[in-house]
This record gives sequence, structure tokens and C-alpha cells, in this order.
Amino acid sequence: MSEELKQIAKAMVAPGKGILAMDESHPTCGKRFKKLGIPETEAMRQAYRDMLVTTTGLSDYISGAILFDETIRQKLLDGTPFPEFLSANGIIPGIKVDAGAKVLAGHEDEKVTEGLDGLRDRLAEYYAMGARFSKWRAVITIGDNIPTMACLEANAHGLARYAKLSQEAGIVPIVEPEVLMDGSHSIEQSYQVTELAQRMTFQQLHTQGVLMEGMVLKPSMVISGADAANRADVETVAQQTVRCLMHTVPAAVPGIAFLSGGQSDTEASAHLSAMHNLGIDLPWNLTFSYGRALQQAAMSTWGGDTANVAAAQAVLLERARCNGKAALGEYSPD
Ligand code: 5MM
Repeated sequence: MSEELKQIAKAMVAPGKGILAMDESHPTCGKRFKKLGIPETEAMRQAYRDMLVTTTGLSDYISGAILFDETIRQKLLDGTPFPEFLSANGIIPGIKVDAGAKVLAGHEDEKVTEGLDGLRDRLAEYYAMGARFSKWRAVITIGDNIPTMACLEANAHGLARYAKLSQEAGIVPIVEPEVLMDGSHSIEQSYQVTELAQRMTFQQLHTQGVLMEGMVLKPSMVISGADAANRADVETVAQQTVRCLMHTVPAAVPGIAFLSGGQSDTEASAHLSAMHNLGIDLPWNLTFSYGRALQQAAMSTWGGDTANVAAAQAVLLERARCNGKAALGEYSPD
């Protein structure tokens, strides 16, 4: 079992490849569709996600795709189940298993991710459907007197319990402690909070006996808040992000796949590429597990119209190619 986990984890972060996060819950997907005037229906979500995964050549840059519960049970427009199609086309199917971030009792400005109840049974079901990795996202907000230790501890514990249950089911866990970019905090504050969140997460992962070689970390980058004055430049983001990881992530972890967190698609590629060009010999493979930075432009091009499928797929493939290059340190905006 552990050999299998190690092999899957390694394949997920193979050089020049990354993960497509397409696991938006109904509210998140609905919000994005609404902005573009796309009807928020199951049929449109199916058509949209069909467009994404049937992009020819996607597996040149994409190792795995994170699905939402609805999608892993859905069929493509030609009747093939999504996980079956992905596996047959060289992309490992994954599944989001958390039940979302809810207000933490006694801490109204903070969230804790729920979903441990019944998780063992759900994981067994997802494995039978073809999922070979999973994802759980914890959300940490920077603000006045937050995050609190209560929030950091509860989330780190949840991530570790989830990760161990996944490995028990033969599924590689993606552990995602996301420090939100929202706010006007400095990059120094981002560093402090991110380092603490990652350190506490790994403490809990060790306590629960999670196999480091059989997991993937999905962190946020160390970056200035979206509304900060004098936002840090690409080089500084790359340096501080790598410095933070060196302080917190064991070398036994095969790879780190970043989330984009609201960065523009070109920023997300530039930051990842710059991390590979710091002249530091990294113990893990650094790559991407982007949602918005891979999909946003493709979704706007598609706009819910079948006539735009080919154009949207070309846009998606180009973003995937740029990020594949970034994962090798070879991205340039040109
Ligand atoms: C694709 O979005 C994921 C699901 O979000 P919700 O549960 O809130 O609908 C999200 O977890 C995503 O995988 C990560 O945030 C990475 O996506 P971004 O857009 O930050 O790269």
C-alpha cells in the first residue's frame, strides 16, 4: 500500500506537470458562472467540465485533476464517466473530500474545515470510483488579532486526521493549508502566518503518523495582501515562499503544488518559475495545483456556448503549457 501511495504522489508532481483544481463547490462555481451570465445548472457544470477535460494535449502538462463530488459521479457528454475518461487519457482522477470551511465556534472571523464524519466510508466509495488522490482545504485569514491558535490548531488537526484516513484508503492526500491573500497585510505578516500554519500542520501530520512520501502539500505562496500598499515583487515572493518551505516541509515530501489564491494567471506562472531560479537545490518538486489561474480565461472564452469550445480549450492548453514551463523554471510572459 505505501509503495502505491509513493508512486501516485510522485506521478502527481512529475517534472513539468501540475494539477488542475476543478473541484469548485456549487456556490463557488455558481458565483463564477453568474459573473459571465452562464446558467447555474448541473447541465452547464457538466458541459463546462467536459470542455476542460477533453482538451487535446492536456496531459502533457497536467498530471491530475481534482473533481467535486457531483463531477466524479457524472458522465461526459459522450457518456463516459469522468474518472474513467481521465485515467484513460493519462490524468489521475482526484476528489475534494472536505465539506467546506465553516465559522469556528467562539471565533466569528475564522473558519474551520469540516468533513471528518463518515469520511472513511466516503473515501472507500471514491477509491472504487477511481479516485487515487484527495484534497482537503483549510482556510486561514490574516486580520486584527487573527489567526488565533484555536483556528490554527483546529485546522492542522483536521488536515492530519483527513490525511491519515486518505492514506488508509490507498488515496494520496493533498494537504492544503491556505493563508488567504485577502486584506492589506504585508509580505512579512504573510510569512509569519504561513510559516506557523505549515509548521503546526506538519506537527499534526507527524503526530497522526502520516507517510510523508505519500502526500502532497498544497500551500499558498508567501505574498503581500491583495490590497497592500507596495506589494512585494516576483523575486521577493519566490524567495520568501521557498524560505518558508525550507523551514517547515520535510525533504521526504515528494512535491509541493501551489494554489493560485486570486493571483492573476501570469503572476501565478511568474512566481512559480522564479522559485526554480533562485539557485537553491530544492529537496521537493515545486509545481502548481491552480484553479482560477488555469481556468479563469478559459471559462470567460467559453461563456456557456458550445461554439466557443475549441477556442476555450486553446486558452486552457496555453495556461497549462505556461505553468508546465513554470514548473521547470522556464516560463517567460512571451
Ligand atoms: C477550485 O476551487 C477549489 C474549491 O473551492 P470551494 O470549495 O471554495 O468551492 C479550491 O479549494 C481550490 O482548489 C484552491 O483554492 C486552489 O484554487 P485557486 O483558484 O486558489 O488556485
